[in-house]
Amino acid sequence: MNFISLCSILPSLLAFVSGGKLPEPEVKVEVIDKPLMCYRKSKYGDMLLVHHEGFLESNGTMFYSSRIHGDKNPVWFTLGIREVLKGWDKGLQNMCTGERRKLTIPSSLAYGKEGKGKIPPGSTLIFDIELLEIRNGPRSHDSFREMDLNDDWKLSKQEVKEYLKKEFEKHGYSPNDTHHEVMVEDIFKNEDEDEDGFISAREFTYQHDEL
Ligand SMILES: [Ca+2]
Ligand SMILES: [Ca+2]
Repeated sequence: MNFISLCSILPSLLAFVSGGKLPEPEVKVEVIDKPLMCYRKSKYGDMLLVHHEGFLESNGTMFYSSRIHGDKNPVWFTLGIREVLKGWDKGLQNMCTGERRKLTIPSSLAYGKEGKGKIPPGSTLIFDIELLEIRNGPRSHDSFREMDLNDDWKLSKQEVKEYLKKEFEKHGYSPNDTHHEVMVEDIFKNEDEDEDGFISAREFTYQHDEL
């Protein structure tokens, strides 16, 4: 569903106990190709469609290519909500449709000390990423406005329920009132931080996680 539950609070805790900011590991961003016209730039909460190739920095081995592996289709993800590697969330902002970037991502913003599958522990990764399309994500201002039926800048349970119903129907599911009510309760438990019974614009767009 379109609501993201609270993520780990560990990074902020760590920053707290170390008495300030931890040195932030950085992603190196190189623009390989940029279209002349740029109508819209990617921002947190947007949904991005990308083709990507991943390489190990150590020996240049390609470990994944969306053009060769899987169903060979580009992939959709939401920027800034940890759906993808932290290095992607950091390195794919302000990007134009049609732009291609090379990201060099330290292991701490990728698969870390453990590694994963073909990726050895502690690997710095290089990605070649082409952005094909940007859409409004579930956390976008436009999505909020669409859900806020009476324009009072907050979402009531009824409005969220209407939205769920619409989304389910759009995807070919028959509406199920009980199911929707349970989901709404769940969503409010996570999102209605001040427990006033409404999800405010701030509560809606606020990133619960440090990026
Ligand atoms: Ca409202
Ligand atoms: Ca609230």
